[in-house]
Amino acid sequence: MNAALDRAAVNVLLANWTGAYTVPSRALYPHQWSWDSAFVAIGLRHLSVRRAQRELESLFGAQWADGRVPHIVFDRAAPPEGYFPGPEFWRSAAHPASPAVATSGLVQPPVHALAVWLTFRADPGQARRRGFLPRLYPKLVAWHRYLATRRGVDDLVAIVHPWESGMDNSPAWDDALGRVEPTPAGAFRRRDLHHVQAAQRPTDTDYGRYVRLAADYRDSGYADHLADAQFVLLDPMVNALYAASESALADIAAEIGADPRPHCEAAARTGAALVTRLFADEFCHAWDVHERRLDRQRTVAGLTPLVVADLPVAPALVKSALGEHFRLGRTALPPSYDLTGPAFDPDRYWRGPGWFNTTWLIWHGLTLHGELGHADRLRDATLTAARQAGFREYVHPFSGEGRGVTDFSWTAAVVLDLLR
Ligand code: 9WN
Repeated sequence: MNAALDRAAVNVLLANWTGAYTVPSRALYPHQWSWDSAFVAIGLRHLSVRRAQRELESLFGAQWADGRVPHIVFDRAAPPEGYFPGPEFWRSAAHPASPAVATSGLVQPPVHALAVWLTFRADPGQARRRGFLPRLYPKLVAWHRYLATRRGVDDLVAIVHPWESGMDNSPAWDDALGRVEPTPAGAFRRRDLHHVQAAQRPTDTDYGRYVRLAADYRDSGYADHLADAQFVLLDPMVNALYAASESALADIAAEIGADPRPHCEAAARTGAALVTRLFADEFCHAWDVHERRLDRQRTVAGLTPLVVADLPVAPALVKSALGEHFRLGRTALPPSYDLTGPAFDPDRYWRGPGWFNTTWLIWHGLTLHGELGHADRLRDATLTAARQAGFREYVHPFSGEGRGVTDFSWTAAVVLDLLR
C-alpha cells in the first residue's frame, strides 16, 4: 500500500520538475514559489539529493541584492496569461536590487535554512563534495539579515501582504484587510478560477485588496517603510520558521566551520518573543503592528511554533491542538482554521481545509518535542488522507475529500518524506 503511494508521489514530483526546479502545479502555479521549493526539497532529497539541492539553488539564484528571496520566480517560457499577477505586474526589472530573472517583490515564510539542512543530512558526503552548504550559507545569512533588518519588529519579522504568510485568505488577516480599499474587480483578471471552483478560492474582494497592497508596495519601490505600509502583521508561523531556520543555520555554520553562536542567539530571541508577544489563551496569535493588538482568532499558524526547539509553551500548544478548536487525531488533517471559529469554512482555501505542509510542520514539531505517539498518529492520518484524496492542494478537514488542484508538489513531497 505504501509502495503504491510512494510511487505516485515520485511521479508527481517528476512530472512537475522543470529541469531546474519544481512548479507547485502545472495548471495553477506554472512558476517557482519560494516556500513551496523548500517543502519540495524536503521530499525530493529522498529521490535525488542532487535535484533537491538544485531546487534550492535555483531559488537562491533569484535572490535580490538586498537579500530578499522573492515569493515567485517567473519562468520566461511559461505563457504570460498563465498566472495573475505575472511579471508585468511586479516589474522587478525596474528595481536596482533585482536579479536578472523576473520575480515578485514579496517574500514567503523562511523555511529554507531548515530545508537546506535536511537536504544536507540526506547525504552529507555528496553535499560536501558539491560544496552545497558553503555555497548556500552566505545566501541564507543575507536572506535572514533582510528579514531581521528590513522587516524586524522587536525580535520578530513582519509581513506586509497576506501572500507573504503563505496562508493568503486566513481569517487572521480579515481585520487588517478590512481597512484596505480594494482595487475594483474589473481592473484585473484572475486566472485561478480557470482551474479551481470559486468556492474553494479567495473572494474577488480579497483579490482586490491583495492587488491594492501589492501595487502600493511595488510603487513604493519595495521600500519596506513599515510605518507607511497599510498591512504590517507579526505572524506566528513566519516567526516560528524564522526561529527554526536560525537553529538550522547554527547547525550549518558549525558544519562548515563558521560561528554558530549568532544563530543560536537569534533563534533564542525570536523564540522568546514568540512567547512574550504572540502567546495568549494557550495559543499563538498574529499581532497587528499598527493596531498594537493580537487577533485572538486561532489558525493553524498558531500551532506551528512547535517547530521551535526548547519552546516553553510547547505543552500548551499540544493541548490546544488536541482540544475542540483543532481536534488533532480526530479530523482527516488538522484544519487551517479553528473548527469552532466564526469564519470557519471547510472548503475555502486557508479558512478551514487541511493542508499537507502545515500538517508536516506540526508532525515535525511534535517529533521535536518528544510527542511521538501524537506524531505517529498524525503521520498515519496524513498518509491515509493522501491515499484517499490523492496529492490534492488541500482537503475537507472532516471528510478528507480533495480540494484545490490535483498533483500538487508539496503534498507529494511531504508525503514522500513521511513515507521514507
Ligand atoms: C499566491 C503556490 C502558492 C503557495 C501559497 C498558497 C498559494 C498563491 C496564489 O499558492 O498562493 O502566492 O496564487 O493563491 O496560498 O501558500 O505558496 O503553491
